[in-house]
Parts: sequence; C-alpha cells; structure tokens
Amino acid sequence: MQPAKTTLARFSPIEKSLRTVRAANLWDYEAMCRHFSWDQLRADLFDRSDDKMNIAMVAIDGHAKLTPNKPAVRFVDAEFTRTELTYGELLRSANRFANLLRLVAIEPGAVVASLLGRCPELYSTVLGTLKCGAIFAPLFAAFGPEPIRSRLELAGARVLVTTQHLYERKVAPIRSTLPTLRHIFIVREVAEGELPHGTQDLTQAMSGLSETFETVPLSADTPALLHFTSGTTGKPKGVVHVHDAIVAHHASARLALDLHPQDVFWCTADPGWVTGISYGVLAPLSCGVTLLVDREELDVERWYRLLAENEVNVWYTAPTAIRMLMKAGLEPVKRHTYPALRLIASVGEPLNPEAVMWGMGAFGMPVHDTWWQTETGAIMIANFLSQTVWPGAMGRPMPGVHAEIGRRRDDGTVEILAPNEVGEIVLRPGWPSMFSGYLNNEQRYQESFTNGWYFSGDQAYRDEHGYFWFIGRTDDVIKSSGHLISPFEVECALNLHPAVMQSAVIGLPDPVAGQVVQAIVELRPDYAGDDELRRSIMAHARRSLGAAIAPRGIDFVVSLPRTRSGKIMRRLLRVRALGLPEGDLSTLEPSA
Ligand code: 6R9
Repeated sequence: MQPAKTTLARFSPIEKSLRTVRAANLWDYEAMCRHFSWDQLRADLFDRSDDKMNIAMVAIDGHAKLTPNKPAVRFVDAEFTRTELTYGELLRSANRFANLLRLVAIEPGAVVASLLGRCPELYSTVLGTLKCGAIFAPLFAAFGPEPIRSRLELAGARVLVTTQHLYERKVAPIRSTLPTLRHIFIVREVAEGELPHGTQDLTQAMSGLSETFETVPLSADTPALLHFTSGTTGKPKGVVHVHDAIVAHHASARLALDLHPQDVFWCTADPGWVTGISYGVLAPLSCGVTLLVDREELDVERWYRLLAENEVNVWYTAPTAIRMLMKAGLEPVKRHTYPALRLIASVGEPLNPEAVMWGMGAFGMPVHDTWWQTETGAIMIANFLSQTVWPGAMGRPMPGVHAEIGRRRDDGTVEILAPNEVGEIVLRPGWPSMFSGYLNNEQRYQESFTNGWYFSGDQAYRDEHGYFWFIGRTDDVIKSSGHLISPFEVECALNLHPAVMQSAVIGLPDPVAGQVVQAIVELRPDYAGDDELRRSIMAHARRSLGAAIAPRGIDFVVSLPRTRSGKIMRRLLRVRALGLPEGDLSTLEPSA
C-alpha cells in the first residue's frame, strides 16, 4: 500500500551545524549503528565476572561511590524553592528502604507499588525496591479507587507506598478487597493528623535502619519493573521488564537524549507512566546527571522560568505539553534566555510538524521526536541531536535496534516492506529493554510476535532516507474510498483552524466508501459550535487536505476523552459513535 502522499512533509529538513554534530554523543549515525554492541555496553556498565547485575548498581551505587556530593535530584516547589538530594543521600535513603523491605520479609520477586507524585520518597522507593530484588510497579496518582484496585490485584502487590491524602481518598475504600497487600507505608506531610488504621509512617519505619545495603546481584532476565499500558486499546496490561533493561535505558539516554554527566535534565513525565520511570528516574541517573523535578503541574510561565533558572540542558516532554505552550504564543518564552538548552525531545503521541518548527521560533532548535512504547521499555526510534530533522518524522532507529516496516502474511510469515510503503512498525527482539511478558497473559504476549518479529500495533512508513513517519495505531488508520488516511494528519490540519483547540479523527463505516472520516472537535473558548463554524472548519480542511481525506462530518464536544498520559482515546470515540459498549475506561481522565 502506498501512503496517500503525506501532507506532513511540508517543511524543509533542518540541518545541524558542525558544532552541534561534533559535541554530540552520537555524531556519525551510520558508523555508530555499525559498531554498536549491546554486549559491549553491558560489559562496560557491569564490570563483573559473574554475569550478574542490578539496575540499581548503575543507577545509584556507582555514582554514589564516585560522586557522592553531586546533586542527583533537584526538587523545585511552588515558590521556586530548591531542595537537592545528592547521589550519596539518595543511596542512603534507598538503602534504608531496601532494609525496611527486608525487615518486613519482602522476598525477591514480590511487587512493591507506588502511588506517589514527584516527591523525594519516590526515588528511594524505586531504587530501594530494585536493590533488594523486588519488582517496582508505579501507579498514576490521578487514578481513582477502581483502577488502583484492579492493578494492585493484577500485580498481586505486597507493599504500597503512598501519601496519607491519596490513601484516604483512593486506597482505604478498596483495602479490604486486597488480601495480598500486606504493608502500606505512608509518606506524611507534618500536619496530617492521625495515621490511618493499618498503615505505617514511612519515615518512622525507616528510622534506625541501616544506611548500608549490599545490592542483590541478579541474572539479567530477573523481573525488575511492572508497568501498566495506557489502555488506548482494550483492557490495561501489566508489562514486565527485566534488570537488563537498564542497558537500553542508558544507551538511549546517551545517544537519543545526548545526556552528558554534567547535564541538568528535565523529564516532565508523570512517574505513574513508563516515561516517568525509564527517563524520569533510571536512565538519567545511570548517566550521572542532575535531574530537575518540578513538584507542580504544567504552567506556561512557570515552565519557561524553570528551564531558564535551572539552566536545563536537555528537556524531554510531550506533544500535548508543547501544544499548550504553543497556544500561549511566543511572548512568554521570550522573557527569558536559555543559553544552556541543547536538546528538546518529545514522546508519547504524534508530534505535528508545526510543533517541531515552534521549537525553532521559540528556542532556535527543533523539537526532536522519539518513538517507543511501554512494551519496548526504551526509545527505539529518534531524531538524534546531530542528525537532520524532517519535521513530522519520528526519526531513525536507535543503534542496536533493528526496526522495519512489516506486514503479516496469511501463511504466518512476515513481509518486510520497501521504502514509502505503509505497514506496521516491527522490531527484531534482542534489545535489552524488550518486555519479558504481559503479567498473567502469556497468550497475548505470544500474539505480539510473528515469525521472529515484534509487532508494535503502530502503522507507519519509512522514507528513502530511513526516517519513520507515523500514520496511526493499527486500529486507528482509516481507509476511505481506497485512500489510506492517517487520523493524525487530518487532526494536524484541523488544529490549524483558529477555532479548534484539539481534535480527534476516527473512521466510521460507510457502505460506499468503506469508511468515512469523522472529526470530533474541542473548540477554543469564545467559539460556539454552530453550523456556520462547522462549514468553516470543513472548508478549511478541504482546502488543506483535499476532499478525499477531509472529514465528512464534524461533531463538537466540550472535552475530548484522554488517557492519563494525555493520549486522545480514538477507540472510545469510535465505540461511542457506533453505540457499542465502551469497555475498560480506567485510564480515562475524570473530565471525559
Ligand atoms: C512511551 C509511550 C505507546 C504508543 C505508541 C504510539 C504512541 C508514542 C509516539 C507515538 C506517534 C510518537 N506514540 N510515541 N505516536 N509518535 N513519537 O508513549 O508508551 O504509553 O505505551 O504508548 O504511543 O501509538 O504505540 P505508551
């Protein structure tokens, strides 16, 4: 199938200066791909004769020994007050948490869950859990009681670390239904009154425990992390990652995010999401950087001030956040200067070319898209700092990652497609952070692989330069009158209409065309969703996209349903439009 020649490719490529190229960790893409070896990197990271490892050895133990006084995490509160935790301090608190888990007889392989925002205890919980060989499972603090219950139950979690506020609102109502959940440790603000029944104060429980702990050496395939997928398609799944994953976290942080040990790095992702752990905690610490952690939520003026005052060098964020910054115009960004900023990267959803170009206008550099999934554990495809960026393209595979565009044949074999043909992004297993299973669902895991390839569920094509261009999830792609239509592409066009805040595009069945394109539009304040506006948006879409792929119909909604990580749930819009059962909605934002 040829793509309906994409209107995404409407900007010229952005070439990089020789200075940028020379200073980057990855400066010759082809040579790096030829020489890169996971085995070599693993051997460099874990210099051991017994082939054992532990993520914590690379993320904290090594740096705490070499640079104990270097800030590992810098927290900034609502008043812009900074609190820093050095590598030495972080090691000692992680060790005490590991000793606490030992004290309450948590065995290697047991699941320790967290329901926390970005507080200092999050970091010691992650690292202490890994140190003692237990499995760390983060939950979104924005979840309600039922999704928390179903995930803790699926995980068979034995320990939960949370705050008093979150416990009282979200865990207390479901506690009695979780018999395997033995210990609940509460991170307390000083003035919170009596501790809830059946819980323990984390600080008190850790006081008096030793600050030393010998990290447990484990085989590379020992489970370390349990993440729940975002649930845009069907029920949430528990995705298991092993300790070897840190080899891929580290490589991608160095090559795709260009982290150098002297960097200040800001990852804006929530710690309840895979990005918030892989790149909000583990990968950057493994590079020995200083992490910037904002205790507050997105606020345009605050974010620019944080970037400037903290001299952030590398910033990893998401398309939704970038689009919100874009809406505020260039004036707030120009109030500061950002001489330290070297790389802006994004992940999680399609990054429209205008957002890439906005980076040029706002900061003098493009936003670098990266592509990966909870299942891949680490960045698989990226726009590298030193390499040409085609606005709208996701970039090229990480060195060590074999990605292709593939299609399942009826006989069970896989056809690898030629440049510019649309198919599914497929990956050859062998990268260290590939998921090792879906918890309690071996069959679903096996179904993800065909004839030695992992099928990602994302449709894309690769151009003649080797860059991957996103089309949509396999179940989002629209085929209308023979035209293959990317919902993303149509949304990008709709979003350029002055009345449109955000939009989602789905395919609805049609007896003549197979499917027709339907748009669901969230308007900006001050606009009324009437017929005149509908006609205006329709005309705009036809003008920029052509009648073949412009939406046939437009619905207005107050707010689009999104997952906790900000992805528009097209699946839900589709089933709503068709009047079908809505399925599992546990990752939905409460407003929808
Ligand atoms: C890390 C993460 C994975 C799905 C993925 C795809 C979408 C992620 C993207 C992107 C277009 C990008 N996605 N990055 N789509 N361009 N650069 O997002 O994990 O929550 O599991 O979602 O997100 O559809 O398959 P996860």
